[in-house]
Amino acid sequence: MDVIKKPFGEIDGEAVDSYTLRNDAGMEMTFMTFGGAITKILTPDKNGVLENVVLGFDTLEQYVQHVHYYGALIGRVAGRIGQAGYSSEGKKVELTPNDSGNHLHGGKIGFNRVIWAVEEVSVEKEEVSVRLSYLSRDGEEGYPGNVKVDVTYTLTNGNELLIQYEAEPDGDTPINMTSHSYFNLSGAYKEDILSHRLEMEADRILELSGDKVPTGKLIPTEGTGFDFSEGQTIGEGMKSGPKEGYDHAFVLNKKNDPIVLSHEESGRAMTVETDQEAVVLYTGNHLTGDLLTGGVKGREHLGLCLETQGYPDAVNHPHFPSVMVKKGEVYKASTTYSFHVLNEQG
Ligand code: G6D
Repeated sequence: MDVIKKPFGEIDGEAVDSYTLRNDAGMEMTFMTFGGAITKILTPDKNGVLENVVLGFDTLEQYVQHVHYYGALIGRVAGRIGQAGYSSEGKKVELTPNDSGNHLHGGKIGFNRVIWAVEEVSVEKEEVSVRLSYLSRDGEEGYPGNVKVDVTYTLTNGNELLIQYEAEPDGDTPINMTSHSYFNLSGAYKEDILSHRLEMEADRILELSGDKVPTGKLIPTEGTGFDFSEGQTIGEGMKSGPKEGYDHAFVLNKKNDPIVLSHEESGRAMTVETDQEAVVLYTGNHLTGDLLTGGVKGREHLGLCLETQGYPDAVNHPHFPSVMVKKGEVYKASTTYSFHVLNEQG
């Protein structure tokens, strides 16, 4: 078990570092302090071959230039907030419009575009962890109140990656964070994710307007291309579901129900468990040809995201579970990504 720190460049004179967490089985997770972004996850396939299973770049400059949110921490609020604003106690709060007049993923300089500080590195017998922090100031991207944010990445000897979020505002503000890795279990991006199989118990999705903002309506998934209850491949689902790919918030039937993504050819599987109400499945429908790690050109559907979170646009739909965090309250969220090989656990 160890944690290796390396310089990864600088932005406007401020150093950006990378940290690699490695367990005794050889699994590795690397993140950088710019956006707290996960840049690499090495996991074994059915033959024990360690390969990278997330989309990322080789250089900091590419991350600064291309905003696909590869591996980034997202906040204050993940997803879209319609019309870039909401009302709170009779007052209109205006946020930065950065997506067709709406507010997406925390705005122009969201948590994905700031440099996080590393507060603590811990190496134990069965796990290693790194705690990051960021102070989001009052008025940042239009959000009220100062918020001290902590995110802890933990890698265990059981090949589990835990992401724990904690945030404490000094004024009422919405907080709804996520992590935006694009997974591709084939390893080193050998193929796209259309043959990846997904199993997820989510009987409803949020209906979206034309610009992908939730309308407030929930739609049943049973028997549709959005029904992953029995497991289906992404490609199969797209045939009777969204032809261009998924970019939808699935409402989990139960928090912490396992969501299983698998790739038969490599034998890799990943189980996601979250204490959040929803998961946005985004299948990389707009990826462009940037050169990724290993010199592979990006392309649509080369990776998929499982962005665990509260309901998107909850600030504008009172019947959605609230994402407002009041002064003195503490926002907490936790998601575990467990990696294993299919014949071990099926
Ligand atoms: C697009 O609509 C999608 C988002 O869900 C995704 O997070 C982003 O691209 C990277 O805006």
